[in-house]
Amino acid sequence: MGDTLTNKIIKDHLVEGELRPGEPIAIRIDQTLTQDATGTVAYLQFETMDVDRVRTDLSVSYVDHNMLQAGHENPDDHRYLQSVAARCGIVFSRPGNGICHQVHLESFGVPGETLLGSDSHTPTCGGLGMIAIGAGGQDVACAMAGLPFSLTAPGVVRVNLTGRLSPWVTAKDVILELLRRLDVKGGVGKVFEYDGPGVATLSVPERATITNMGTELGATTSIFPTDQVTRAWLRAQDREGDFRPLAPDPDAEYDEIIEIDLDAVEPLLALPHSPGNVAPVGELAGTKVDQVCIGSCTNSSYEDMALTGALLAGRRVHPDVNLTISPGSRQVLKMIAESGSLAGMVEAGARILEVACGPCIGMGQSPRSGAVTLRTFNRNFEGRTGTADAQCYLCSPPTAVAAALSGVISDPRELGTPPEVKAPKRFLTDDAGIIFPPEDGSDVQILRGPNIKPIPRREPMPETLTGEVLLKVEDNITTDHIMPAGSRILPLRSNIPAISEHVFEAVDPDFPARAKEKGGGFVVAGENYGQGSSREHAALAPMYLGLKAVIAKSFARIHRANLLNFGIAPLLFDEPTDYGRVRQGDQLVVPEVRDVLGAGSLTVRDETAGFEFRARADLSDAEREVLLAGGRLNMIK
Ligand code: MIC
Ligand code: SF4
Repeated sequence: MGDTLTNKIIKDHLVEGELRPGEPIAIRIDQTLTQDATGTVAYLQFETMDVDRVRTDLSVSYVDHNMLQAGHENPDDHRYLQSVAARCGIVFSRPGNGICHQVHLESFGVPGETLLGSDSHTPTCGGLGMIAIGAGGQDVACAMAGLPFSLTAPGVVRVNLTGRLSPWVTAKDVILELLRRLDVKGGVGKVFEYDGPGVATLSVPERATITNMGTELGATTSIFPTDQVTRAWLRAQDREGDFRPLAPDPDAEYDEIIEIDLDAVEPLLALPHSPGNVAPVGELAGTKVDQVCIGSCTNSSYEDMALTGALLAGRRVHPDVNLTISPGSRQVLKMIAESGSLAGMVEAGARILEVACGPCIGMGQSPRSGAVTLRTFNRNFEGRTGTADAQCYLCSPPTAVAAALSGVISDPRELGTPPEVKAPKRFLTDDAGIIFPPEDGSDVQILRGPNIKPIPRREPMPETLTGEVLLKVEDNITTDHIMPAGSRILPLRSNIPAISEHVFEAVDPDFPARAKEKGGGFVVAGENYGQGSSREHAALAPMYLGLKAVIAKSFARIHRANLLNFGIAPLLFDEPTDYGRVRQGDQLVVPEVRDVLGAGSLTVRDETAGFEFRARADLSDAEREVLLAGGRLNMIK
C-alpha cells in the first residue's frame, strides 16, 4: 500500500517509534520559528541547555506580537531576542518585517522539510508542502538544541477538493466549511492532507490560509502537495531552487476521506465565540457592524491586500464602521504601496495599522462595548478582542469589505463583478527586515531588561497529590481563558510571577489568590481543555501558582504537552460521568501517583464528597519520565 504525503515526510524524518496512528514517535526538525510573545521564554530555556549554537538547518526569531511599546518591557524583550539570535546563530526578523507565518512562507519555508514553531499557526507553511507543527516554547528550544520532537503519530485525513471556487468565495470559506462540519475538536490527532483536482485552482497563499486555520480544527497540522503553482510562486519569490515536487502515492491509504466540492462552497462566517460556530453569511445579513479588521496570519497576503484595496478604491467606509487593515509583511506593504492599493484603502477611510498581529491578539483596536466586530482572523474566543462583551465574527476579506462599506453584514456576492487580482510574476524581495547572525557569535553579549525574570521550576512529582479543586470549568476552555493575552498582559510574558496574577482572569479573578492561599491544587475540566494557542504560559503560570494536575474529559494536543513539560499531570476521567460528581472546592487525594502514573489508571479520592473515581494519564515512557522529574527542564539539566 502506498504512502500519504504526510507519512512520506514523517518517514524521512522519523528517529523513534513506529508510524502507526496513536503511537508515540519522534521526528527530526529541520527548521524552527519563534515569535516574541513565546520566544523570550523559549530562548531563556534554550540558554539553560548549554548549547552554543542552534543545531537546526534554520531557526528564525520573529517580532510580531508584542509590538506596542507602551513601556520598557516589550522593547527590552526585542533587544534580548536580537542579542540571543546573534549569539546563537538564529536569523532575526525585526519588528516591522511581518507576521511570523506570512514571512516564513515568503522567505524560508521549504517543501518536504519539517518546521516546528512556538505558535499554533505554524501549519501555515503546510501550504508549501511542509510538515509544519505548532508547539510550546520548550519543545522548540529542544529542537533548536538538536533534539527530536516527540508527538503522537497522527491519523491522515484526505480532503479531496474538486471543482473551483465561485466568484466572491475564498479559501477562508473553505476552511470555515470544514470547521462547520467538524467543529473545534474534529481534527484532534489528525493531519489534513489536501488532494484532488481542486488543489491546482488554489494559489499558495490560498492554500496557506487553509492550513493556517486547520489549527482551529485541533489538527496536528495540514498539508498541500506541491505542483507547478508552488513552483511558480517560489520562482516569483526568487526561491525556485527550494522547489521539490511532492505528492502522495497514487494508491495511498488514508484513515478518513472528506469531500469538498469547491463549486458548492458559499461565503461563511464564524459566529461568537468559537471558530467552529459557522453559518452562511446570508443568515446574518443585515446585522449592524461597528468594526471591521482585515489582516492576521490567515488573511494578510499580497492577494488578500490587493483584493481589499481594489474593492475599496473609489468607495467610502460606512460612517458607523471603523475599518482597520494590517498587511502581513513588509513585502506585502511595500508591494501594495507601489501598486496603488494602499492609496485606495486610505482614500476609502481605512485605518492602516502596523505590519503585525495587532488586533488579532488584542494589541490595540479593542472595539467599543457590546460592539459587533467582523475580522478576517482565525480566532473569536470570548474577550480576545480586549472588550469583554464584544461580538466577534470571522470571515473572508471580501465579506469584511462588504460589511465595511454597507455598515451591515452583507453577502459579498452583492458587490458586483469581482475585480481581477493577479498574483505578481515577481515579488519585491529584499532582506532589509532580516538580520542574519554572525558566523561566530561567541563574543555577542546577551542583553536583558529588568522585566526578564528566571523561569520557575517545579519539584519532582511527590508520592501523593493532595489539594482542593480550585476551579471546575466546562468544555472547550481555551488558553485565552487560562492565560489571557492583550496589550495589558502580553508585556509580562517574560516575567512569570507577574503574569501569573492574571491566570483565569476572565473566568474567576480570585483564582491566583485562592491557588496561592491553598498551596496549589487541581483544575477539573470538560472536553478539549486548552484548545487554541501554543502559549506555554498557560501551563507555566498555573504551575507557579501550584497547580498539580488537571483532570479533564480530553485535552488539546499542544496544551497537554505544555502541562507535561512543566510537571503538571494531565489526567483523564476513566468515566466521563465522574466529571459531574466532582465539585469545585472538594478536597482530592491521588495516592501512589509516582508508582501508578503511566501504568494504568489511578485512584482519585474525593474526600469532601466521600467517593472514589478512576483517572488515567495515557503517558508514553518518555512523558512519564518528564512528569516524574517535575518537568522537562529538570531532566535536561
Ligand atoms: C494566538 O494566536 O493565540 C497566538 C498569540 O499567536 C498564540 C501564541 C501566543 O500566545 O503567544 C498561538 O497561536 O500559539
Ligand atoms: Fe498573530 Fe493572530 Fe496569527 Fe496568532 S493568530 S500568530 S496573534 S496573527
